[in-house]
Amino acid sequence: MLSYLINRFSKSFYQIGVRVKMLKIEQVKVFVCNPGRNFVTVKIITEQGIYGIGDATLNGREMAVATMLEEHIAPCLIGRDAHNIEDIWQYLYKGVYWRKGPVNMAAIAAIDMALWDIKGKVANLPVYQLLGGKSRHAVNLYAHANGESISDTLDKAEALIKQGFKAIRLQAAIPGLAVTYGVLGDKKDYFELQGSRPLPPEETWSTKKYFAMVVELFKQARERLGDQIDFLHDVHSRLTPIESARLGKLLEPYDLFFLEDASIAENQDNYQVIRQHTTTPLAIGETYNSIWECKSLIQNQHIDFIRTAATHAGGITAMRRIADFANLFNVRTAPHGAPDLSPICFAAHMHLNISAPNFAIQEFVGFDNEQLNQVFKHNYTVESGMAFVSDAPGLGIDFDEDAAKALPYKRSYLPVSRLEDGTVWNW
Ligand code: CS2
Ligand code: MG
Repeated sequence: MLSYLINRFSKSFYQIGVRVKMLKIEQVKVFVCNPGRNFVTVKIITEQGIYGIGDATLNGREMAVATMLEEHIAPCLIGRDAHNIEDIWQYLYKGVYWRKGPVNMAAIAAIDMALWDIKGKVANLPVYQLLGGKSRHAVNLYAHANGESISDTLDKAEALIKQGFKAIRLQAAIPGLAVTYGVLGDKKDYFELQGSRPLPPEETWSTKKYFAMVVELFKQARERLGDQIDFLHDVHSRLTPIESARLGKLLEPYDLFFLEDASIAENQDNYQVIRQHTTTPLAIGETYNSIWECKSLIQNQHIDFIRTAATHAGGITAMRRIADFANLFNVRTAPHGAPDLSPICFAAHMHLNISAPNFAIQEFVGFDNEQLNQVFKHNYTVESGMAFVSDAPGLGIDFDEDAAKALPYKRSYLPVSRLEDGTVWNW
């Protein structure tokens, strides 16, 4: 008798309790547009008309992700409850046999960002409030100074310091090489540089010529700009582990904030070699698609900063797991923020960055491209080298479908790198 009453009471209690109304996914739309360069954007629309947006841009492979979304993922989402972010993430990640990979995870990432956007809108809260609120008042940024020479690079760095930036990535052209990663050449900005390359341009790399320039770059940077600015540098995976170790040692007198992608990311053991030789802080992660690729580097403390991007590592849900795991091992987050990550990814990072206890710094290339801002409507502000997260419900960014449709996809590739003898190398 007693158990019957308990059972009856608990059932009725549940029925009296407040139940969150299902938010049925009605439509998943995918857009590939080219406001200066290609972006892949997802829009999830619920039965109630509430929608969310996500970034699925994979530089040079945009149509692969768009097909993954339209052909393989979208049909499985129709009719599901948009509130169930975690279950949808697990369904899309664990529920398929072929896990991980850049195409798969960019698609999952965009769905995830859009669902967090929806949840914020329904709760009438900015996403960071759903992640635990603010751990800081603003987000530290680092800007890019790229120059045709060392002095040109330092001129650009000086201009950024005048704008209030306190952390600057320095990349300078390498004498003797026609093109250098990160240096604009005759292009006005990254968008023009990356916007339409109908076939992969080929670039030549020389480690010897690079070493002849890079240490001098930071020596002159410290002499000219002093010791209060954080300098960063992206090796872009071009050195062997022992070359990276040598570079890290040579740069120690110049106290870098971090040396990024010192060696290729596939072999995490490379960083054990580098770590043994240098105290220059190491950062990696922009090409990683899941926590599994970050795991050994973090738990062995072979790196100091993890640079995964929400768009490449599986979205907000994945990024907060990586941040929490990294926090156990004194590794801080420094999310990737290249021009091929859309303002939606940047908005997602802003919510993660303002709330993660071990956030360190956000890469910022600026989005002062008019076409881009016609398509992606954001309202975050940047002041004295720091960004201020939007308090609008959701991610705080919108997407103009008509503006996007007026700027159609144009096939474009990342470059291919070769050594001077023609050997294919890491770009
Ligand atoms: C670079 C990127 O910003 C960075 O750290 O590594 O610009 C990278 O070259 C692009 O994201 C490749 O698409
Ligand atoms: Mg990089």
